[in-house]
Amino acid sequence: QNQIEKHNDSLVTTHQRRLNFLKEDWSHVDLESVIQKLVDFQIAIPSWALGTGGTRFGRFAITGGEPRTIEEKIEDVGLLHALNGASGAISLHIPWDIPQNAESLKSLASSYGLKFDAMNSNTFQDQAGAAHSYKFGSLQHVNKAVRKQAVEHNIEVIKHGIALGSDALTVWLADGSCFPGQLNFRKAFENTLESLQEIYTALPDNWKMFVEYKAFEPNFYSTTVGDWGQSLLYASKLGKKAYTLVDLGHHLPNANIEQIVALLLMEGKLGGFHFNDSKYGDDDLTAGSIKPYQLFLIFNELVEGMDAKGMNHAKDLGWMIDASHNVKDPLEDLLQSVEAIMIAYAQALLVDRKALNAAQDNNDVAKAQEILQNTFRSDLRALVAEARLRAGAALSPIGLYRELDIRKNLVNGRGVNTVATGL
Ligand code: PSV
Ligand code: MN
Ligand code: MN
Repeated sequence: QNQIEKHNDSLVTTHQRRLNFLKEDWSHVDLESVIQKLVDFQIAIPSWALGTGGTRFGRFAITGGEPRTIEEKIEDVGLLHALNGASGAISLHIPWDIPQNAESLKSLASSYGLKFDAMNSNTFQDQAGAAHSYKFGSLQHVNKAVRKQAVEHNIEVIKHGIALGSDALTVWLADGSCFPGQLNFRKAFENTLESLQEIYTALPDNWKMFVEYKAFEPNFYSTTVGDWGQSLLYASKLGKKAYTLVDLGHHLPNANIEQIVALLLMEGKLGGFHFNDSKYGDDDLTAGSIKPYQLFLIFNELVEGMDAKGMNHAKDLGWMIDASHNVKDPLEDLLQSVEAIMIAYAQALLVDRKALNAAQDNNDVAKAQEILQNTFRSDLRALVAEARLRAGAALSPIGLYRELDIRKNLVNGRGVNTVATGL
């Protein structure tokens, strides 16, 4: 905390100048309420993004000091949260993470101000000692015994989550097929639905189930939860605790994700997000690094739709990052993702809704574009920084991370040849 204060003291004069400029520029708007919304907004960090990522071609552990245990993963997220005040939750992936002692993990997490976000199951990899292989799918499998094994795994993940105080299960399936004729689509869907129903039955009343879709990979001909239509079908048939989860990287190129988001929200079936960015496929790049305008347009629909339904921005949807890196320090990468998400959210909060509605009603296309791009092209970084300052975090999270040489300290403490479990 001392180091954060010292760091902030050195930057506060410049920060105040930028903030005052914004206050003058946006004097017609209640900026205080915007800043408060930014303070309240928290984005969960996935446990598997804390180590250096890789591709199927290789993994280059450039950094070292990677977290070797769940405890160290919680410490890393605690560090991010101390720096940016906006990463107050961790999302675990079972069995990459195996929570041994839930009570001690809970108290460690809460000592850093962290909660346990959605739990993730894994039926896309075979586990040592498992009776059945997922080579030909898990919840969709033609063999009931394989489906049963996958259902039981998901139920175990729910149990871990209950012990940790989580309240959501994210199910992402690699199920699908690689060649035409391999799969009976209808039977694959029905098997998957039946399996999901069995998992759904084990879900506590206050829990949500997020059904994540993905267009392709690792299967390259069909995916059994391949798009938002299929996910919505499952979620609708399952019941009111089931929702669609949108991972930004899981669409076919050029998909209009903001429109998908608007309609899912309208139907009350949008559960949450996995934020990342991509140019080609499920690239898992830093949020906002390739298509910041798309990120803003998504938040624009979210703010509009959530306000229309009287939803709480911070609480009513699941906000999570799902990115992982081969060439960057993963902690710096996560700080950049959170920053990009906060900026997009701030921009969306400042869109002049009344003027936009009027432009839409008048078919004033040019005006509508001017309104959106006016906030998108405004530099709102000082607002996000002010939210951090008020949360007791650092004015420049990455700046402080580098000033304190945190990675070097982690390497000193944990060693160079550390490998975090995950992808
Ligand atoms: C799959 O591509 C995915 O995005 C799912 O969210 C998984 O849970 C995550 O990656 C990690 O495998
Ligand atoms: Mn994902
Ligand atoms: Mn993915």
